[in-house]
Amino acid sequence: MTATAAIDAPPRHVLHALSSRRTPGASRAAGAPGSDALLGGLLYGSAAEPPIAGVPLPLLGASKPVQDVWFGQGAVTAGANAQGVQWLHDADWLFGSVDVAETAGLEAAAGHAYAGLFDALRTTGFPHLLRVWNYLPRINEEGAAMERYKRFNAGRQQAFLDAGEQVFEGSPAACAIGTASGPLRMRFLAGRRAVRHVENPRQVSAYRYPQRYGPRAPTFSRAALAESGAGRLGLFVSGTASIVGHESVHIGDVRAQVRETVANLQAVLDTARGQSSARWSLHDLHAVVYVRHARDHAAVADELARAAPELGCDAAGLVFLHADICRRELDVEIEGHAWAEGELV
Ligand code: 3EB
Repeated sequence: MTATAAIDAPPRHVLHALSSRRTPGASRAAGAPGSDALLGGLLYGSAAEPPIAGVPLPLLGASKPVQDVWFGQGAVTAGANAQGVQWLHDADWLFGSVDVAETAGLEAAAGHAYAGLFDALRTTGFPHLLRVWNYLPRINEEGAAMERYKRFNAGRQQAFLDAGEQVFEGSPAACAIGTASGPLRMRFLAGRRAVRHVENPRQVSAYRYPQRYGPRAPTFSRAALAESGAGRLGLFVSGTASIVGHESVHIGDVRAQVRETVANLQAVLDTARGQSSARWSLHDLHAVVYVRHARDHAAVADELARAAPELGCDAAGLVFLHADICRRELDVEIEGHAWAEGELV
């Protein structure tokens, strides 16, 4: 790893999996406290070097490059399989990535990528998939007889079934974000400990969406909670948008979509409160905001500052990215993760 991808020393709680959001560029002093083992991460707005993965989306406005980095503890083992999946793991957590070129369509690429992912989890012994970041080229374009996102959902759900995985309750937290071009890119975090899945009472579970959203439902939960070790919990909130029940609401009104999205984030955090002793709040969330139209950035930022001023209070702040999201009529989506002292209940 080079200095470009290196980061400041993380906070001094030594955890099995520690998220640290940092502005990239600062090198990490050798021997500094925080020689925790780097497992991987996502870098927004700048080129990255493995094991940090660059997210190929432009920053909006004055957003600065930011990275979310995952640390383990102790010895780290690197691995790769024949399906092109690469990973690093410590004793408890695995961060992996796989890029698949679309030679036989997006459905097949999704099937291949997820089959490889589950093969990696089986051979390494990390059975619990916590969070998947899915980056799909041209997500809203029409593909073979249906939108490409729907094709992706078909390939994803079938791969879960083929691997004997749950496709309803028990699905990982996730996002599915559109990129301009390139392969299907997936990044994922898995653990040895059981994961607690969180739903949103304001929304139909995505894995129960009716058929009009595609022949196979998306395979994700609204959030996932896991014990990270040392009495701490991690909460991963999936991509969250202006959906109530299963319907997109406030079509054409990006400010109202921001307010509805914040209400959904709050509902997910409230639900997670009922499943753990931690008092999750928007303040804790390291968030990423995806905006479909660059011209909406200022309105989204302004509306978020009103509706959720406590979001993005950490040093590195919020990151706004220009991206397509999975329903054409939706203009904004927000996701994030948080850490807190506590335990599952
Ligand atoms: C939604 O709620 C918005 O297909 O993995 C959000 C998070 C969305 C994850 C996925 C899709 C996904 O349906 C879209």
